[in-house]
Amino acid sequence: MESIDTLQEQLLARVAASDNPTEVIKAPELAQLYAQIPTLPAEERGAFGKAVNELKQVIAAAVETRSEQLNTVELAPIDVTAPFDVNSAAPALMPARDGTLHPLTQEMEVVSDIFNRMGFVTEESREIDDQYHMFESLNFPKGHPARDDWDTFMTVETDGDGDPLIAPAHTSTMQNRALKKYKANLDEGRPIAVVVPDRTFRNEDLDARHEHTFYQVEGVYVNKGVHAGMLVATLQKFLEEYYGRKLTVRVNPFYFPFTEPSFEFALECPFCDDGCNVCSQSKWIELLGCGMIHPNVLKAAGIDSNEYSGFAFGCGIDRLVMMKHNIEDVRHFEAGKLNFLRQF
Ligand code: FA5
Repeated sequence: MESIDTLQEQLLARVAASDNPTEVIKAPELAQLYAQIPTLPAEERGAFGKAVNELKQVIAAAVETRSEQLNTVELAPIDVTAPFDVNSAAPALMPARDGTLHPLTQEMEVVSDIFNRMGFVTEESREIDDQYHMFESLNFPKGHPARDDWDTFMTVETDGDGDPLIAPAHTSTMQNRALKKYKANLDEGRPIAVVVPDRTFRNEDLDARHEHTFYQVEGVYVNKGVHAGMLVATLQKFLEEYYGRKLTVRVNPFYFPFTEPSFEFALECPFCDDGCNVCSQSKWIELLGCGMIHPNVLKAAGIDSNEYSGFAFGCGIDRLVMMKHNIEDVRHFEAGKLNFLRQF
């Protein structure tokens, strides 16, 4: 019986130290005790068997207590609405050999750099905005039919006016903010010259040229005596710098409520001679919309349209990059395919 007491102590110590305490129940020492019972003289068997059973119950109870301890994790209360790094340490960055900047991020840096060298400053857009910046400030008053053309994603939540918030369908949502932020330049005799490369969202029918999530670079330039020739020259210069060669561009009249006159720039389709799926058989790929900033847009930012004029443009970065690298389908960018991404 003394050996049973000693074994009990040993097994209890093992249970207390184990991460998998149920293993201890299966200890060979216990099995050996059970095997010993039938070999004992009849008068000893009863007491010995009882002692072994009691040992097993004591160990089973200790195993249960230990298992409960292991399954109970003490957690401090957290704010579940906070960004993840408020509640836990930010995860370590991936080793550089496992990741690179996304091709669109790389190209946005190139685009921004070209415009910075041309005297534009870069600003960031946002991923949720209000109807004032998406429409009113851009000369689409409430009820304007052209509001429906923008295939916007809206939230269930509303802003202070009771209007749904919007995932920006174009970077033009930043025009009013850029004009207001840099208005003081005009008083100092300097132009407003801002670009905003960022993400945009549209509820589109998807195809080789149309994604629901894509990128644009917005540009606004305001000064005294700005005219459409300066707009065309700026864009032609930017595109030739970006592609590093002379280009054939097509400039067509177009309509945007926030520019007057408005134009659309297209580049010759690099994927075909006679029309293909990417250009919808047209041999041209529409790259950007632009025009002279409408007086009402200047007025909404507190700029006197009798004294100042300006141009604005919004260029699709995905399409810009597609034509640089001969990528035949815009949907590759957001598909997360490593085979595609590792080429950049
Ligand atoms: C606009 O978004 C206007 N805000 C552009 C503008 C800015 C005009 C300033 C005047 C003054 P548009 O809807 O045409 O215009 O889009 C501009 C460019 O974004 C297109 O030429 C195209 O290159 C790109 N684009 C538009 N929709 C998609 C899409 N679904 N997927 C990928 N690129 C797109």
